Amino acid sequence: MPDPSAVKAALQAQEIETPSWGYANSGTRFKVFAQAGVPRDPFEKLADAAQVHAATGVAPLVSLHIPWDRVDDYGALAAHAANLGVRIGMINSNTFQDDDFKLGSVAHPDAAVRRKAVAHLMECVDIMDATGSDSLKLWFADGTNYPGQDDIVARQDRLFEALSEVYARLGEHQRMVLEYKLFEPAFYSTDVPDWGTSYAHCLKLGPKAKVVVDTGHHAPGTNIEFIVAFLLREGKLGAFDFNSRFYADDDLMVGAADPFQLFRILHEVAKNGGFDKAHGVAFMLDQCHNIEAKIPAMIRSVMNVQEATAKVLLVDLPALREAQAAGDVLGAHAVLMDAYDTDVRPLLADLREEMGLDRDPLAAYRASGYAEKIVADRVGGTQAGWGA
Ligand code: AOS
Ligand code: ZN
Ligand code: ZN
Repeated sequence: MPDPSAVKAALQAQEIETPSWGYANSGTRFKVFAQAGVPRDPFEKLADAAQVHAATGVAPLVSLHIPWDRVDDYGALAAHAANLGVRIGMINSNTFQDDDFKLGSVAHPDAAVRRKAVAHLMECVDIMDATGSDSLKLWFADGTNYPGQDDIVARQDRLFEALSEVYARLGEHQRMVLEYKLFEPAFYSTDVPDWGTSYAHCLKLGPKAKVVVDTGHHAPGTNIEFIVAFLLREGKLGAFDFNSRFYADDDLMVGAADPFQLFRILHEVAKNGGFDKAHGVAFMLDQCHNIEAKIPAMIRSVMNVQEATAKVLLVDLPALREAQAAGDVLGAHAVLMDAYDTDVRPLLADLREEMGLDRDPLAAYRASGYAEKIVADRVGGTQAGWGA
């Protein structure tokens, strides 16, 4: 069995990134249910993220989204983060909320619109310079709704041209990560619909371009852990957007719908060196909390990732390899299931205590009085929302 102190050390070193927009109001196209105390600006979003880190000890990074988190002084925003004990993580671009992007952004048929999209991506790299962020996160809503609407290959050419331009602008220690999504908002063809398309572009671009796996962006039944294992083998896994899906891109809390899938994915990460800092894989939560309290939902999500990580670190790899080599199908499967069936909550509570934290992060957050304080303090102004 793995050495418990090594397991604890790996868990303590884990860094989970939370999204600034997960602290803001969000909803469906039917209704946004506003919550009291929700942040009114990016500074307050960082303050909420810092609470998640304070309670868990493993969530020190916060993804920003431009323009939702646009401020005058990004240096001041990064300094604010540092004062709160967190750091700016990936800079997420937005080429889907401008009227000009109706027919796409970087793959749009009109060169003027493509220039506007590239200018936005360049602005995001400027913000990386100003905040110290090392990753530009790209997700494109580009695609078509009707057969014949546009030329599929021409759109790939335009996309690659734009990506190349932005790639050339990246600094020595900066990189871009390209997310794929099966469908939505385009329904007939999506320009980056799957890992293969993202991988092909990243391979051509060079070593600073890697693939993002958003767990909610696949067809039902897709073996996501295979994709993860393959990308790690090729050195092309850049980041995760963790969330849960029951149907499509539900963006529910990670580990809620299918904790076993999360375990299987993280098992491939652990087995293939993906937790080593050298691989540079970002473990981000891309979630929206529409009906649940936002900060506790994020704490719970971080704990879900931590629990799954603890379980995969407990997999007896020598025993697994021995069973695999012997062709012992049930024996190999049993090694994995033994780890999955382990209750790791006591181990994690002990670890937290050793880290000077409360054994129960959710109880610690409740006891802190922060939830009541933000409801009392954040009066006036406009609450931030997904898209504002
Ligand atoms: C969209 O479906 C993608 O998951 C994006 O990663 C993300 O949710 C959006 O860009 C908000 O930043
Ligand atoms: Zn995503
Ligand atoms: Zn998504």
